[in-house]
Amino acid sequence: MDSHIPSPPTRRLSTGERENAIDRTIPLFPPAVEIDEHNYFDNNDPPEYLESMISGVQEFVKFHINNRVVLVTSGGTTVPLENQTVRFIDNFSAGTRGATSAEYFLENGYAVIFLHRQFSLLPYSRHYSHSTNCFLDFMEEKNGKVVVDPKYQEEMLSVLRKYQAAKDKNLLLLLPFTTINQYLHTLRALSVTLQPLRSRALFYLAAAVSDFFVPLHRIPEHKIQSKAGGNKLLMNLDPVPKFLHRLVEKWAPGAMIISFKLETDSSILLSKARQALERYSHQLVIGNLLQTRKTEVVFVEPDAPAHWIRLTPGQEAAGVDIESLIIPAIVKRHTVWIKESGNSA
Ligand code: 9Z3
Repeated sequence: MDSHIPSPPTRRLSTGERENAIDRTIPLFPPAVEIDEHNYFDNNDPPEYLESMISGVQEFVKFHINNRVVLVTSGGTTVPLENQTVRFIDNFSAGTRGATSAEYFLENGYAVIFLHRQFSLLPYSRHYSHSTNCFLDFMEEKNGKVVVDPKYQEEMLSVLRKYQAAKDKNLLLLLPFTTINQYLHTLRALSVTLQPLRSRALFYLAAAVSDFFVPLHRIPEHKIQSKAGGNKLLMNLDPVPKFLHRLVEKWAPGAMIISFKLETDSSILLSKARQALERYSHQLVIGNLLQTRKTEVVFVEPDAPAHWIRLTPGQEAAGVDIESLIIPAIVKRHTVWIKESGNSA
């Protein structure tokens, strides 16, 4: 045999059928009950900053005790693979839905607690941030000074005024998270802190929350080495407990609760949204598809047929935000909720 002919490389990649990648026959993971809550929160430590964050929230709630307050969650949670984290699992969400919705809630007279993935889009600054709206593209140099390009003046002034009004009136509280664990601890502590608002509290859960995570006791301290897994790195993830039912029943009784359901397959969107509503017994599920989430959503609520909200082609061309239609529809429902609960505001 010619010694110059290299031997075939060792095969390192698996092959297989894509259709078999996910087993859709596996039954649903049941909603979390009390013991699951203890298990999770006793074994996954709270973030160090939580106490001081919550005391800020208590102040905010005191200030707005007679107002409507919405908790908007926004952006994706991460799943760290190492304690000193180099690598983590993430998802696509940039926080557009959450940041845009927060602006329309403010316009509708709500105080907003914005629980968001750190560095994702924020209300108002979203118009001038990240790579698609880089703030430098709105500036020019004039006589050695930086000024806003005249063609953006009017729009920027309007955004700036709204932003400053929200700040001056203490209407917007920004709270960041990064990991799924930080998100869950913060969500629970926040929910309890909002209880004095009773039905005036509204939960608008738009964050894209991880379905699987690595529990604290299985996270290695240091960076996983490339040789660690031999030919493969196998990850062992636990399902994230489904806490929505706990939130509805125990953490925030009396509040109106809205969750989002995201799918990519249009044929299952409605049934999955309805299933979520029945499993968690809350007031509204907003279904959306990854591909069309900016132009259509569907409201699924108890005792009512599914209700689609869609931008017309004209609205789409004019750049209308679908949230400008979603939020007033929610405000109407929240008004009824408050009335039926016997509270005011
Ligand atoms: C949503 O469905 C949001 O509308 C989006 C917004 C994440 C699609 P963008 O940030 O996207 O504007 O680009 N959020 C909820 C997603 C989610 O994880 N829902 C869970 C599920 O579908 C229930 S909590 O099972």
